[in-house]
Amino acid sequence: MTTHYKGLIDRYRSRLPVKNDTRVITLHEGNTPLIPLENIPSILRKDVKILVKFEGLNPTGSFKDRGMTMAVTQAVSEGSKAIICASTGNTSAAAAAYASRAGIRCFVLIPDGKIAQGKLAQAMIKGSVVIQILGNFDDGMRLVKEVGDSAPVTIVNSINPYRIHGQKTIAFEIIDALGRAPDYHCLPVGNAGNITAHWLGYCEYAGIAAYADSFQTEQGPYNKDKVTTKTPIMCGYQASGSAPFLRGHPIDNPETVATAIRIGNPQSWDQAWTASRDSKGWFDEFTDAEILATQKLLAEKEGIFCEPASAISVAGAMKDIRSGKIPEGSTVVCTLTGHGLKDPDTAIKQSSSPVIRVEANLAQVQKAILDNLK
Ligand code: AN7
Repeated sequence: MTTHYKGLIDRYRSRLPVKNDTRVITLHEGNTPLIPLENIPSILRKDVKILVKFEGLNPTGSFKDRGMTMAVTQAVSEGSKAIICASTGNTSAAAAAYASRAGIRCFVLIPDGKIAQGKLAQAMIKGSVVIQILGNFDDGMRLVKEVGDSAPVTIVNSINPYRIHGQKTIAFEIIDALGRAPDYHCLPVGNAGNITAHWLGYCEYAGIAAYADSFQTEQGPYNKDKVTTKTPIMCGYQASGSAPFLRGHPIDNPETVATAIRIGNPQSWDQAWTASRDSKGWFDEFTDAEILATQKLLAEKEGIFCEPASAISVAGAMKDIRSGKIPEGSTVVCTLTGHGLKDPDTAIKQSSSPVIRVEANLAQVQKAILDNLK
């Protein structure tokens, strides 16, 4: 028996809409670590177990690889020669990678000037056609839907159900690792595909079939056998300047330092409300200052460097544990959706450890050390 991990389609094939003879486009994504936080719980002085699912360790540095291996595998099996997406950055990085792997063209529409440098670099180096539009993600999404109807390109945004099926595997991995579902699952919400996918995965493992029917594909049916008895309560968090789920309606000019979730008109609106309602969960919002402070806390206290949008899941967990909304004794999983290296500019700007510049001699280096030993 080989133990060589070959990606999430290979791992969960029987639970995904992929035929046995289909050529799989994979970069061996998934299988990310579920890391218990060791220092932050004691700051809270609460008896809770917090684990972070570090999706930044996927091949392109975000959870988008889970959906993209499925979407591009399906596109190629249908004979598609080109894919297209609108993106705040991570979807474009993943689309670019899987298109390169498959040998097809990739077009990405990104918002003018509002994308982290690392993500732009990823799309550019992989040879995608980068179309920077003078508008935001929601404008890009509208245009992708319009052009998708008239040009021979496959849309790989999360309105593509194969994306959702790929991303649901995060819930499978968490349950397989813990032996059961967590009590609470905290995650950032932007376009809302990911909360939709998490809930789909949890429902499938709990044998709840109804929700899955809205994600039908031509490749079904597949195994939905029950694995666990419970589903977690889903806690979705948004940036205050981009919080349509808190306002109760789409918003026009979303703003936040967490550019990944700078989205005003989420495409999976109804599905996300269903996930929130059926899990007895909630949405909440955080300011940019709170988001950045949590990003820094995770880096300083746990050594985990995620991007700003991802940190909001831990900001939410901490607030709700402190208030008792998440009770003591709970097991809480937070999805850290993307890697901190995606957005080095934001990290450097808020760093509190300035770089010390010294002459190249022992005395000065020694002084720098002694001055800073606490
Ligand atoms: C790091 O790349 O929408 O609620 O175009 O990159 O499923 O949209 C990114 C979203 C959270 C929100 N964290 O997930 C895109 C894009 C990170 C992200 C989200 C995104 P959804």
